[in-house]
Amino acid sequence: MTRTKLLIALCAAPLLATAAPADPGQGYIDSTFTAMDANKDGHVDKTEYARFQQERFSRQADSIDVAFKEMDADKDGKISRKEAAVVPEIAKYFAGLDTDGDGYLSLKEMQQAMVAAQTADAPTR
Ligand SMILES: [Ca+2]
Ligand SMILES: [Ca+2]
Repeated sequence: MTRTKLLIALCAAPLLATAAPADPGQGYIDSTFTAMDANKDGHVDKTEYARFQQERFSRQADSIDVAFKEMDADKDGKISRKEAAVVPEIAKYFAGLDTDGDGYLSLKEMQQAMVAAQTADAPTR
């Protein structure tokens, strides 16, 4: 459970960054850039960026899926505020993550939050 919480915290962290921009550190940017620049020409084109995001997404989608199931204590397929309380990072941003405003987080809403978190750090150049 501790590891799952950490995973969710990691997934949610970029969401916090969009609310209050933080400097993630040049080292992180460089390593991410290098990972994305598949043909090492010093530029990340749209294709490289899309592929990188897709790979990252499919890895994290599994994590979200597992985390969601663990958080969904009563197994009704949605996360209530009470269930979200076990992960402070999720509980804090519950209202923002609940995009359809039904008072519950669906797996889709969790995935959307993850996608939003990942596109938030898209290169602007
Ligand atoms: Ca539930
Ligand atoms: Ca909802």
